[in-house]
Amino acid sequence: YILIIGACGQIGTELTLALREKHGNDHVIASDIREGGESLMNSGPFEILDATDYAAIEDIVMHYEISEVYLMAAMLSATAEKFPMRAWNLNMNSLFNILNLAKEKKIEKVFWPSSIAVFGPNTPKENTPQNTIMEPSTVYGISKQSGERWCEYYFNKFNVDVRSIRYPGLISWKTMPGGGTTDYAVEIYHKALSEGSYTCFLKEDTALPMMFMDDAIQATLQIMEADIGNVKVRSSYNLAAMSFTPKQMAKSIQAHIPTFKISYQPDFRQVIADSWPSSIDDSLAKKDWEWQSRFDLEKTTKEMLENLSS
Ligand code: VAH
Repeated sequence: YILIIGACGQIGTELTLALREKHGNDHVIASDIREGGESLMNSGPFEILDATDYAAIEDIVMHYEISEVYLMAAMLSATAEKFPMRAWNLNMNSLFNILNLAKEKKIEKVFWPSSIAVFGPNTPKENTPQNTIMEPSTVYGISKQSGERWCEYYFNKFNVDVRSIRYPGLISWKTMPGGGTTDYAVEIYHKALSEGSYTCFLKEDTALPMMFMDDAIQATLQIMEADIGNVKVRSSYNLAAMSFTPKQMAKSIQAHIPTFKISYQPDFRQVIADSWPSSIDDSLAKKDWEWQSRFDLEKTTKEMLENLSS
């Protein structure tokens, strides 16, 4: 059986639906600190669960005979800057709980999301390589870099089969993102349809690595189904699909809504975005487990506007 922790989040919601589609509703237990939307709550078993509570997770793992855990609960970059210690506690103790359950052989396989936030201001910005300088300057990035080090340690020391992906900014329509710096790339579509205009909290030329959620879900399923010998990176894999600026994004929306207007009012999230790469080299994921993205900006904008206006 599969357990998703943080099932109500931006990735968790769609990952739960995709895993239920694949393995059957009753084989996927969704859990989160609070209840989620209808599609999630009505499609299979759900448990209220605090990701930092080891005993509570262990109870669920034993009760449902869980063999695989997707740990999708975390505090994202913007919110983590406001509550550093709460972010560190949630992001790290939830990971230790799952790694230790795996070390005790109570679960067999773990997925843990990392992020391009592990890179910092002096990381090469273009086509950022898998192995390079990593001096993250955000609480969230520090927690993800530390998490990667621990995943690799538990793999090497205790043979824990934990697999991880450095997600770019993710764009989806089924749920709103919560507290990220890339959230403008989701909000912009909602505002384009509801108000015909959007005030962006990043500068117009801020290029960031981005991905449509369908690609992110596909990559997650793919790495978890890969033969264990093909998962050669046990910190976390770079993953890429597209990179664009808010200006380019606005242009792709204006192709559908010619009157759409964008303005810019950079806030504290500009500093976070400036510390991240603008594009990522994901050749290792392509080589090791045949990764291939399918959505570019035009296709993403078409999908988003169609689904949000239907
Ligand atoms: C955030 N969406 O903005 C997340 C992600 C690369 C960005 O980690 O914090």
